[in-house]
Amino acid sequence: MSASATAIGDVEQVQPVGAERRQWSLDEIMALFELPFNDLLFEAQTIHRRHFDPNRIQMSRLLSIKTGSCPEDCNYCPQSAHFDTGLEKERLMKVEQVLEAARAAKEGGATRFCMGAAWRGPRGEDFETALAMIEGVKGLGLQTCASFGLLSSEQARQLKAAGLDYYNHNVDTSEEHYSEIITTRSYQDRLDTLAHVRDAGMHICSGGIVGLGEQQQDRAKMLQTLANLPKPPESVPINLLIPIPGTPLAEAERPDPFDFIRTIAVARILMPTSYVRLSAGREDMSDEMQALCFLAGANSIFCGEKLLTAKNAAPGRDRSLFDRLGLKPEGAA
Ligand code: SAM
Ligand code: DTB
Ligand code: SF4
Repeated sequence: MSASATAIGDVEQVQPVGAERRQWSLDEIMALFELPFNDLLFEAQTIHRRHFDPNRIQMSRLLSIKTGSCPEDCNYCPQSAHFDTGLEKERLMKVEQVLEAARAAKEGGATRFCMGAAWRGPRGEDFETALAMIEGVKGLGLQTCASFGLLSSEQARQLKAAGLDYYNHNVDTSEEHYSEIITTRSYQDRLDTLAHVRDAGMHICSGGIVGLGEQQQDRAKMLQTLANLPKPPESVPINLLIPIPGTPLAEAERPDPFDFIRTIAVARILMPTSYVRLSAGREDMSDEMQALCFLAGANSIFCGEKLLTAKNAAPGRDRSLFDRLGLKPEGAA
C-alpha cells in the first residue's frame, strides 16, 4: 500500500463516518500534512461534504471598537503599543456608532458581527459599554462575536448574559513557537480564557496565523491543541500573516501558498463540524488560491472592505469570485 493510501486509510480507520473524534496525536496530524496535495484535498473535501453544503460560505464582519495602544507585544500586530506602525489610535467607539456599522454589515450579507478591541482584557466602564454594544447588536438579529483579549470567568459570564454567541481568542501558533511571538502573556493564559468562555456556555472561535516563521510541525501542534480541546472550537479562523511595516514580522518570509492551503485542509479533517474561516490575508491571495482554500474545506470568510485595521478583499471582488465559483453566502436565498 502506498504511503498516502496508508495515511488516508488510517484517518478513515480512526475517524469513521459520524463518529466523534476525541484526541489526535502529532504523528497522525503530521501524516496528514505529508500527504500528496491531491490526496489531502480529496480527504478534506470528502469530510467537508458530510457535514456542510460545500457551496455555502458563512460571512462575518469585523469592527475594531477600540483601536491601537495595546499593551501586549504580539509581534505581528499593528495595534501593539510596542511597535511604531503609524496606526491612528482611537478611543472606544460609542454604542450607537457600533450599531450603525452592524446594521450596514447585516445589509451587506453578514450573519455574524465581530467586535475587536486592542485590550489586554476588558476593564471598568469600557467593559460596561462593550456589554451594551453586544446587547444592541444581538437585538439586530445578528450573531455576536467579541475579541477583547484575556477574560476572567466572571467576565465571560457577563458577556454571555449580554447575548454574546462567540468569543474569539486565538492560540495563534504552537506553544513552542508562541514565546518567539508574544512575551506579555502565556499560552496557558490563552487556554484559561478559552476554558472560561466554554464554561460560561459560549461558542469558541479560536485559530491562528500561518506565516510567523513557524515550521509545519508548529502548525500541526497548533491544530492539535485546538482539535483536542474538551470540545473543538465551533469556529476556527486561519489567518495568513499580513506583514505590517514597523512590526518585528514586517519582513517575515511568505509561506508557500500550498502549505497555507494544507493547513486549512488539516483543520477541516481534524474539526469536521467546525466552521473553518479563511481569515486575514485574502487581499493578497489570488482568486485561484482562495478557490483551493474553499475546496480544502474553508467555509467562512470576513466580508467588507476592512478587517480590524488592515484592508480586506473588496466586496465587489468577493461577489464576482462567488459568482464564478457558484458559491452562495450562508443564509442567502
Ligand atoms: N486583542 C485581542 C486579542 O488579541 O485576542 C483581539 C484582537 S487581535 C487583533 C485578534 C487576532 O487577529 C490575533 O490573535 C491574530 O491571530 C490576528 N491578527 C492580528 N494581526 C494580524 C496580522 N497582521 N496578520 C494576520 N492576523 C493578525
Ligand atoms: C482573527 O482570527 N482574525 C481577525 C479576528 N480574529 C479578530 C483579525 C485579523 C486582524 C488582521 C489585522 C488587522 O486588521 O489589524
Ligand atoms: Fe493587542 Fe490583540 Fe494586537 Fe496582541 S493581537 S497586540 S492583544 S490587539
